Amino acid sequence: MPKRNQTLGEFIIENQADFAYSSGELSRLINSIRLAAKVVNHEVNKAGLVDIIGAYGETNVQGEDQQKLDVMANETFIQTLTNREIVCGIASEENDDFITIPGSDGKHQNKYVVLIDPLDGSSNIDVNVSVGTIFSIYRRVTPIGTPATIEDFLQAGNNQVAAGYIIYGTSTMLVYTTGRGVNGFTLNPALGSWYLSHPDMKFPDTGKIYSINEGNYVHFPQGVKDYIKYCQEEKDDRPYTSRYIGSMVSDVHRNMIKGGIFIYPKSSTATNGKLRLLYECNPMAYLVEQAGGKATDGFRRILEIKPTELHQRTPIFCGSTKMVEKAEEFMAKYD
Ligand code: AHM
Ligand code: MG
Repeated sequence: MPKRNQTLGEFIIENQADFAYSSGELSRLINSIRLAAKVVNHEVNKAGLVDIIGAYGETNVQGEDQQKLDVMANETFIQTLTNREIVCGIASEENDDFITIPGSDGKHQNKYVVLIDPLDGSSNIDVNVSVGTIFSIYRRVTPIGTPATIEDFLQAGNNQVAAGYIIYGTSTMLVYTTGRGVNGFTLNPALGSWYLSHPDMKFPDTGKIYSINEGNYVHFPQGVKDYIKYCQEEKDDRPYTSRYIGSMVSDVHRNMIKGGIFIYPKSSTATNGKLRLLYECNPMAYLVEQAGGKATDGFRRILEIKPTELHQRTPIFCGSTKMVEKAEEFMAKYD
C-alpha cells in the first residue's frame, strides 16, 4: 500500500517486486525518467527569464544560441536513457524516425523501448502556462541481442508495461502507472526529491467539466456537436463547466482529480484529430484506465488500436467513465 510522503526512490524499491518483470531494469528506467524530468523542470522554470537571458531559440546576451525548450527536453530524455543503457530504442514525437540503442557492448541486450512526447503543449511556455512530458514503455517484441525494429514500437497500447506524465505546473508532478493503479509524486525543488502526494489516483465516476477546443465547433462531427449542446443544457446537474488549457497533460490531470471529460475529436479539417496515438493517446489512455476512467476514439478503446505508423493520429475521448459513455452514445447516433 503506497504511503503518503514516501519518496519516489523508496516507492520504486518497495514496489519493484510487483513489476511484471522484476529484473530491476524497469525500475532503473523510471529512475532515469525522474532524473531527466528534474533537468527539464529546471530549464522550463527559467523560461520566464527570457527578457534577461534571451528567448529560447534565440541568441542570449552572452551571444550563445539558446536551444528551444522542446529540443532541449527531447535531447535530455534521449541522452539520459541512452547513457544509462536501459533501453534498446526510443521513439520521440520530435523525431521523424526511431533511434536504435545498441549499448556500449554493441549487443542490443536491453528489453525495453520508450516512446516519448518530451514537451507537450510547448506553445504554452511563452505565456507561463503548464506543459508536460508524456512517456510510454513497452517490452520489445523482437529477440534480445538484435537491433530494435519498427515492430517494437508499433504495439497496441494494451501491451504497455508502464506509462506516465510529468506536469510542469504550479508544482511539478510525476504521475505514472506500471499497471497497478496510478500514483502521483510532487517535486520538492529545494531538495530535488519527489514525494508521493497523490497515492492511488482515481477518476470520479462522473464530473462536471468538459474540455474541448470549442473554437473548432463548426468542423466537428455531429455527434460531438450534440454532446457539447448536451453539456450546455440546463437540466439535472448541467450545464457543465468548460475548461480547456490546450495542454493535454494539464487538462487530463485536472479532470482526473475533479472529474471530467477531455475530447480531441476528428474534424472536417483534421480527419484523425491532432493527437498522436503512440506518444500522447496510448500513455494517457493507459493512465486513465488505470485510474478507473475510460479512453476511446469515440467508438473503440484507444488501447486496442493496432498502430501502423509511428506518428499516427487518433481522435480521443477520455476521462470519467460515465461522461465518456454519454459522449459515445451521441457518437453512435451518426456512425
Ligand atoms: P503539441 O504536441 O504540438 O504540443 O500539441 C499537443 C497539444 C495538446 O497538449 C493539446 O491538448 C492540444 O495540442 C491542443 O491543440 P489545439 O490548440 O488544437 O486545441
Ligand atoms: Mg505533443
